[in-house]
Amino acid sequence: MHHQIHDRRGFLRKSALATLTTLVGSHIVFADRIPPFYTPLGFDYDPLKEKSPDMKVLGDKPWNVESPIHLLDDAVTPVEKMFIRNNGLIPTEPINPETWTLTIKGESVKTTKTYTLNDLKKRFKPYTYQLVLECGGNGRSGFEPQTTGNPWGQGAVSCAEWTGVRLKDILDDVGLKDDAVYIGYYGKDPHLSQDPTKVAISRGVPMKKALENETLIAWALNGKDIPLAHGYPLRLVIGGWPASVSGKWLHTIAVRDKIHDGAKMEGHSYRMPIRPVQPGEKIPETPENFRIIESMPVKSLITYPKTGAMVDLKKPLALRGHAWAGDRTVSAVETSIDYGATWQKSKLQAPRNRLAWQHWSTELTFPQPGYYEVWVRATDSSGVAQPVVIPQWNPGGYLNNACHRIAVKAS
Ligand SMILES: Nc1nc2c(c(=O)[nH]1)N[C@H]1C(S)=C(S)[C@@H](COP(=O)(O)O)O[C@H]1N2
Ligand SMILES: [Mo]
Repeated sequence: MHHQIHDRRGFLRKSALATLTTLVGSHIVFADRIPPFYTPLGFDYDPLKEKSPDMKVLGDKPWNVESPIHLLDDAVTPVEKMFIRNNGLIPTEPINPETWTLTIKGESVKTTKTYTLNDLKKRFKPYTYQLVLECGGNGRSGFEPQTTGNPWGQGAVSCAEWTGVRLKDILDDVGLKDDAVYIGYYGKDPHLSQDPTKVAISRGVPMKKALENETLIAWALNGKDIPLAHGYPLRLVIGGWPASVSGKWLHTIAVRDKIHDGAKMEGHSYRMPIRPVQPGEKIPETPENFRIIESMPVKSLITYPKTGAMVDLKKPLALRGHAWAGDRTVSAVETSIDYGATWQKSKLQAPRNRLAWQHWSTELTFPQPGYYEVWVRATDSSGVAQPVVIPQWNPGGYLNNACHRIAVKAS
């Protein structure tokens, strides 16, 4: 990969040098002595530099970083509190937004078209949406027996503000054939093995989801360039579905005449068994036994106070958080202080836009001094509520939407 930034004699090309200089933050004095295929140390990217010190690091190869729930208290998640999930390596090749392109290709486009980032900004109308991105495996650590995959607690979720153009406007410009059924994305992140013939992840969604107003090709996150860890300089953003469909470092979208067959679309990846299985049961990983996860289930969090809070019995305790329900909206949020025996209705706001999370708040009084647990439970617009216990076990450890709970001591 690095050969692209050197000419045949091994000298850094001028454009590559300019990018490196920007990234390193100062003039690289002996630039002409940098050996070919050598990445300057100053370019080593540490995604934790733009994260809160309280973030929980699950691993750095690949980078997987989770948000403790109390850090998710903001209405719109700031970058420093956003979880990171990578399947491969964060690109190390200098990224030049001036030359970055998006290619739309595949069996079901009339012609292959390539746009520069500047074309996208100039030729299409920009939109900004708050979108919930939740890892399909969020909550995985709750399953017994444990499954393979990152043992996420409940903090692999964010709702940030994304700006970009609608994928449907681009696809309109390209022209689709009648047989288009699915899209698949391709990003620039190297496979963990660094084998250039292997793809870390390449997932997608059916056309109906791809053509929704809120499906964006985004270049900005919370009003600024997308940070490298979250997909700089261009990303597909699809709210409400497993965040694995929101491809980072996006350079190509294929419009397919069949279900996209990229990396992490196969086996039990981001799929649920079509019939309930016994916890730990091994079932053949054939397409007949599994369905691809689409809209995420209803969920809610108590983001304030932090679990372990000491509260004053004489004053009502103000609590708040967020709730979301994939493609649906949340119609009610309730809390319980008696292990689910009784529930009290919370105040619930409408989402800022479709596929954004909704804020809830309530006040609780505790009858006597002592230890309590506060549980929160959301119900979606179809009347489906969160389970209070861990839901159906599955081989990939997906979709654990059991109620979030915090411990409180009243005195
Ligand atoms: N190119 C690329 N896109 C990707 C991934 C990846 O590894 N590579 N991970 C996906 C998964 S599984 C999740 S949960 C989200 C995480 O997005 P975030 O790191 O910005 O929070 O990105 C998705 N998009
Ligand atoms: Mo994910």
